[in-house]
Amino acid sequence: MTSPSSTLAEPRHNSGPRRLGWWSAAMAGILAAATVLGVGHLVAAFIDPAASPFYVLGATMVDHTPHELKDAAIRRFGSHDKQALFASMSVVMLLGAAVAGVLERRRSFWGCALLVILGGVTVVAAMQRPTATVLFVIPACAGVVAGVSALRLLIGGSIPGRPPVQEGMSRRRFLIAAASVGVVAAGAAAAGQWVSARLRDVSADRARFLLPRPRSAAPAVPAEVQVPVEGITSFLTPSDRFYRVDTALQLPALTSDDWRLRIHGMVDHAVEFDFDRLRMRTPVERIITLTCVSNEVGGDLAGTARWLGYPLAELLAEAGVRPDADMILSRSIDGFTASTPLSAVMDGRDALLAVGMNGEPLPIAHGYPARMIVPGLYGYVSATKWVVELEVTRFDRASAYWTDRGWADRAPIKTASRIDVPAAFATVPAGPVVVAGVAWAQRRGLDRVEVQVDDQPWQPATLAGEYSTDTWRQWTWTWNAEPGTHTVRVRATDRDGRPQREERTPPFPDGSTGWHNRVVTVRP
Ligand SMILES: Nc1nc2c(c(=O)[nH]1)N[C@H]1C(S)=C(S)[C@@H](COP(=O)(O)O)O[C@H]1N2
Ligand SMILES: [Mo]
Repeated sequence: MTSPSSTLAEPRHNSGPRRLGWWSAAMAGILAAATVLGVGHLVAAFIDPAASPFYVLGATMVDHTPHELKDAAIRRFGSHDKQALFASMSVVMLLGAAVAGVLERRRSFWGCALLVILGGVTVVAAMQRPTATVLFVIPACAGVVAGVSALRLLIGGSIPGRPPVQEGMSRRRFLIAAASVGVVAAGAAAAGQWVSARLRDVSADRARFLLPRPRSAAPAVPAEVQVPVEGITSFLTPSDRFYRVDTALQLPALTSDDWRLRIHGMVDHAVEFDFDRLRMRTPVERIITLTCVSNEVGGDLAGTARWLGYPLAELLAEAGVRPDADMILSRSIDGFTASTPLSAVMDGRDALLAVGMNGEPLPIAHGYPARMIVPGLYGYVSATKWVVELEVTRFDRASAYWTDRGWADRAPIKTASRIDVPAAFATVPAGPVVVAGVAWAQRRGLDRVEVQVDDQPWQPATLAGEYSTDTWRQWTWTWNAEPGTHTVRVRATDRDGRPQREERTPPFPDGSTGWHNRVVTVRP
């Protein structure tokens, strides 16, 4: 009788049937997990891209990320926060998959059992997705069946359906099998992407989308709003440089033909708009500065664009809003929700169902084919992208995506100001130095912006022209800089007379506060 220890101690022949090494086992586990994901992705392409195990796991992680971590990710990676999340998720999955391979090598079926458990977790997560149907169980299940077969093949050397081969396979056969599994996994994932794109070609739909003409164009942008200072934030933000913040790991693929907006809840009669019905109305065009609550002091999660859209108040009027309602719960095709005070939509400000941005259909990442824009409110309580539903309700009856996670349910944009030039830690020659940036206090407007160098008295900055109280405003100040290292800080005061608070507080739960400053070295 051969004891396992003596078997291990004996040097093994390099070719011919042998037991798999640890590294090969780990690799087999990783390939099996890749098969789960790849095959699941392909099957999901025929059902709903949102049911892909990739997306399900990622989106579940995004939804359960504590806000401290989400803030940290946005602070560190800005609009790339999701790539960072994907990368960390991949590392965790690689480790789990490698463990499955090693387990399977130790004891047949243990690794498969781990794959089945992970697949089960994915199925449960899939069913929790806001847009899930029973069909959402299929991709992960199909993926697990394929993944288990791959693992059995690579580690047991067994062909699925036949009894496992005791001795495993030769190195050569293992490499061929591993390469084949890898090709199948990658091929399935790629085919899934291809099928998804074919079945729902949103880019082509967007390219065909005809922008309606506004009945009232945005007032022309006067030259005075833009000062000729290099490095200052331009008054209008080009769409491709506009910040992007959302929970979507995979952009929703919603064509204008498929899009509907259902208005229901506390209304006289529910109504549903499609683009044919929407196009019977004429939109307006407005320039509005959108701001994210996650913006840190001095941060760049704000942008100004020319939005083309239908006044929300008019669309709501068609449904007839009941007098005791006080909130609009807007819902995106991907399940994101925002709770907007009804008063903000009805008080005459330019609250829009936007379909155009900077003279083009909305970019897909910014909500194509339709999103909300409400001046004066942070995006998370107002700016739902890919919006498909407006539920008229009450704050004491309903809550939304971020408010469920502890963020404030009333979130007007706080007054903010930022130094754009000189750049951080810049070195400038002594003498007159232009200090410039932008400031905003949407709805209220700015009364003044002031600049302070070290402990010297605050000096009034010159404000560029005001386009409207719903947009940011540039400011400049000429500093007679003396050699040395100096701290330059800025603060704005809104027209209610409230200056920005000095105390720095983080974005959670209703927006950051604090003065922005820059350390500048002046050389003689
Ligand atoms: N569907 C959807 N809409 C959304 C979000 C989201 O996560 N999902 N994020 C909101 C937040 S927090 C902000 S700040 C704005 C950002 O809009 P932008 O990406 O076009 O700049 O979108 C809002 N609309
Ligand atoms: Mo945001």
